[in-house]
Amino acid sequence: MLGWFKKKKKINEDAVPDAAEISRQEKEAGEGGAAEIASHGARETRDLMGAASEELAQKHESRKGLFRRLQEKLAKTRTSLVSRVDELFLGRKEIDAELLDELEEILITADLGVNTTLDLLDEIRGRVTRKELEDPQALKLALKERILTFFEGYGDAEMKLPATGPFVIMVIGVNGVGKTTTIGKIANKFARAGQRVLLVAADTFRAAAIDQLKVWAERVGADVVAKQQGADPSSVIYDALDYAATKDFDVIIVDTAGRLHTKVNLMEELKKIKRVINKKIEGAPHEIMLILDATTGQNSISQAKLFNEAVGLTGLTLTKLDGTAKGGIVVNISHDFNIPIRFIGIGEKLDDLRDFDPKEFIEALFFSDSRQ
Ligand SMILES: Nc1nc2c(ncn2[C@@H]2O[C@H](COP(=O)(O)OP(=O)(O)OP(=O)(O)O)[C@@H](O)[C@H]2O)c(=O)[nH]1
Ligand SMILES: [Mg+2]
Repeated sequence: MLGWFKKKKKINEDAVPDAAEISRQEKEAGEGGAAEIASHGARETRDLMGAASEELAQKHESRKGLFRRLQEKLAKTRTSLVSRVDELFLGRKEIDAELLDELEEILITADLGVNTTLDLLDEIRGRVTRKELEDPQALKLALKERILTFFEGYGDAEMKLPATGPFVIMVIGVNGVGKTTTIGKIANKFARAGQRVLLVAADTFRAAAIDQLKVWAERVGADVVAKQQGADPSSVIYDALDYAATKDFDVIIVDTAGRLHTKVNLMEELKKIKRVINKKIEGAPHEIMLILDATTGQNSISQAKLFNEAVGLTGLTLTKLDGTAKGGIVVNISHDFNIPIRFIGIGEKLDDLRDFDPKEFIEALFFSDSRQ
């Protein structure tokens, strides 16, 4: 989904050509020259096709593995949402008012929120009245399709590296939601794609926060700029961006202190941080990412609202989806806000951060068995 990791420097370019390249080679071999060359070309092409299809099969296998892992990690939400929906539908042949009322309750308790649930149920009730949905299985499919419409338009909203200069990400959120951990995981993705990454310790509130970021930087092979505890976050950013100007960083990620979205002075400080970044690098920060802890459920909605009003969000990451039955919040957020979800956190490990793919996510929630 997010092709931006490899945009600047291409490393590990595929040795195996894609299908279009293979068919071009085949065509060339078939059209031209001596028979020997053609047969050599054909043999080579066969070898290449063998390798390509093997790689495709491997990719398919690993996609299946990743999907299963996502399903496992979402087990709590799956139990609270999908298993209850399946139970509700079990043995029912038709859709009646009682079934729809029970469905409404399940969706609300799985943290889809009242407005989102009413929106979904209005649509479903209308279609039942028009006799477009006759059995519970069709209803389940309609529910899934309707939910997917909340994510429409995401394709245009991918993060893109600027043509010149570093891509600057400012990471914000309330205390303990997983900002620093997510920064480490994102930095790892960039670093593995061959990008030079700088982390900026603008959370100067606690000494431990600075150390935590340093540990992540070391782990993923990123550079880090930090000052002592209590330093003005803006001054750390000044220093970091001065330093960055002398180096060729592709990505700069700014960690900020956790803050309550309701504290006006702390939100003002965030505006200042944004201004400072913008003064030093035109067009930056390119991404203002709010981290939301999925286990907090409905409170995420007011966090998104207030942080968005203060600094204008360009992306969201929902963490801790592995430990909660409240995964329905993802649906609620996309219904209420037109801010793309970039990543989801499904654990504490380095590779427990997934690019968010709405279709994959909804399927992992709604399918009872692993996809074939
Ligand atoms: N299970 C799980 N734990 C996570 C995930 N993301 C972060 N955590 C854990 O959440 C805790 C808090 O993470 P931090 O990254 O320190 O959170 P923070 O937002 O930087 O916290 P402050 O800087 O204190 O505001 C840590 O124990 C992380 O390991 C996730 O996706 N799943
Ligand atoms: Mg932190």
